[in-house]
Amino acid sequence: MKTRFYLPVHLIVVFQFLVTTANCESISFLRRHLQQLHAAECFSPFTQGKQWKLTRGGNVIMSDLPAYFAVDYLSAYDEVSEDEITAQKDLIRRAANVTPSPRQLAWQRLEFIAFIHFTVNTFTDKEWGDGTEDPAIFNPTELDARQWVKVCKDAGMKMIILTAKHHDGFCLWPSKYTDHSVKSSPWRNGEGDVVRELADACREAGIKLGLYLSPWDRHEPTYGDTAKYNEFYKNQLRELLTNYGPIHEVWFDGAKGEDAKDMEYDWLGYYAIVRELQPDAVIFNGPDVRWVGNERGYARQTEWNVMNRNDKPFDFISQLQKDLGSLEALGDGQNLIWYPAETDVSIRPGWFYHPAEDKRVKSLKALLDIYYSSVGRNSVLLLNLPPDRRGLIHENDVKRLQELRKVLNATFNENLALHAVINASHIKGNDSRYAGNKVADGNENTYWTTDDWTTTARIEFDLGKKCTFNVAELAEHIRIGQRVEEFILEAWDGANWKEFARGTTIGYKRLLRFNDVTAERVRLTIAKSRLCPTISSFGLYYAPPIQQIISEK
Ligand code: FUL
Repeated sequence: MKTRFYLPVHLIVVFQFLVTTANCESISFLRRHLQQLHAAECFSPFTQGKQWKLTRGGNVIMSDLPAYFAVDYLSAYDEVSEDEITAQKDLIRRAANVTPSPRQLAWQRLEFIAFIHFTVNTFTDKEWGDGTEDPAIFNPTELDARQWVKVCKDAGMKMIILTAKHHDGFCLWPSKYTDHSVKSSPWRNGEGDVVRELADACREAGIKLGLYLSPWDRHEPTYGDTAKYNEFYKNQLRELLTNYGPIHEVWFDGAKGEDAKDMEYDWLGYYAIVRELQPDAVIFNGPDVRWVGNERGYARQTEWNVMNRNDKPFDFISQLQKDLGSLEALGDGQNLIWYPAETDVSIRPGWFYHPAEDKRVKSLKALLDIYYSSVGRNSVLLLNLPPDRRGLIHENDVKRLQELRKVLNATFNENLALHAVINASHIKGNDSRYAGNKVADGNENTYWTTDDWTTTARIEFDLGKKCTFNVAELAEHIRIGQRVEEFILEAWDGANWKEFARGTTIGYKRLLRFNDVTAERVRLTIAKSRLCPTISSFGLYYAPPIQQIISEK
């Protein structure tokens, strides 16, 4: 039976306010429902906080509401069935409790990783080889994988993914299954193995290794014969995943030119081999990690890790979709999965090295924008550094990466909130294990949280003295799910709380940049969350002007 709620909205508002501290679930559902009717602004006591009297235990006085309120709330009458409430509540509960696998969590913590695009294209000046290249052209004069690793490590990158085979089919290791490889090239007299050299250098330096093996192969004669080519491809995959020690990511590229012969890749078979041989490796474009949807280096402002998959083995999320994770996008939520985004972008216009691009290495400002829009938006940044014809990462790219590291170090050097006195409006079960100070204890395994259906809450930081900051860092304890949908940051200016930043999702990490703020007290409001928010870390930082940092010797 349908129970109808014809609640005038002013009642809802009063109710909602009264229950903000009392955790009334149905009212928060009414609010969600009403938000879908574009009445959201009226129902968030925080977004309109300036005009409302919202002291704890106080009352909502109509005259304090914004002038447009009467109009908006009249249009927000609706009926909500109990069934709908139950279904949506069920969806929220399930979505809020989807968690990463240990391999996904380990991958997410890498934050910043490198792509190395290297093949015959480096010597032909192409982006896509056609498979007819003579292996003799592959002859780097000074190849030094230790240089690649050093450059990446110094930049703070934690893994390197190498194109073991790109679309041209040339193999950077001496595969048993083809002669189209380094063994047919003059480099190291046909005795060379780039994958081996990189694997050794990574192991020595304590940095992880990932491999890219293009399914689309424009050289291999069996390509186009589904059964034969899949066998060939799987053999190559087995070689790579058996002979080079631990591999932590396998990158399956979905690209296939329009002229490609018709054939079906056995994605499920490929995934099974990775799981069998390298159980700790995440599979990109497979069950573990999705493409962010562009190659410019930008994750979404609202980047969820929980989504509803379809039944395809590959491409089971439409990766270009703007909204992948809102409750609406989750639909019936019957196949909810944890599916985080990787943001791949090249430091130069092309993926491969081209001498003409030596002066087109991305600017420091562009790289910083990319960093804040990828690592800072709940995504892992996969930055491509193409070795040149010597087999080295070019000086210009190295210099830019050193500058980037310098700026990031100078910025994240001191968390001004680390020793703050912290007060939270709500604490789960009033248990000190979940208290507000857990967000600034330097321990990512502890977190502040509230009771289950307390989905709005606030935490205040007394910094002890006036501090100037222009970057905020937030983290959710994603080990138990991703929940925050909206948050606001305000600073006390001596008389009022003034908003200086706001955002939607947080996830593993959220970074926000804003103009300098100088204040002694700051507060974070979680305005909307799926179940209770869990915040494991909060930081305030000061990023000095770029010029000041890179001119320092
Ligand atoms: C694409 C490829 O076609 C590009 O060459 C490059 O490897 C990029 C990372 O993925 O799909």
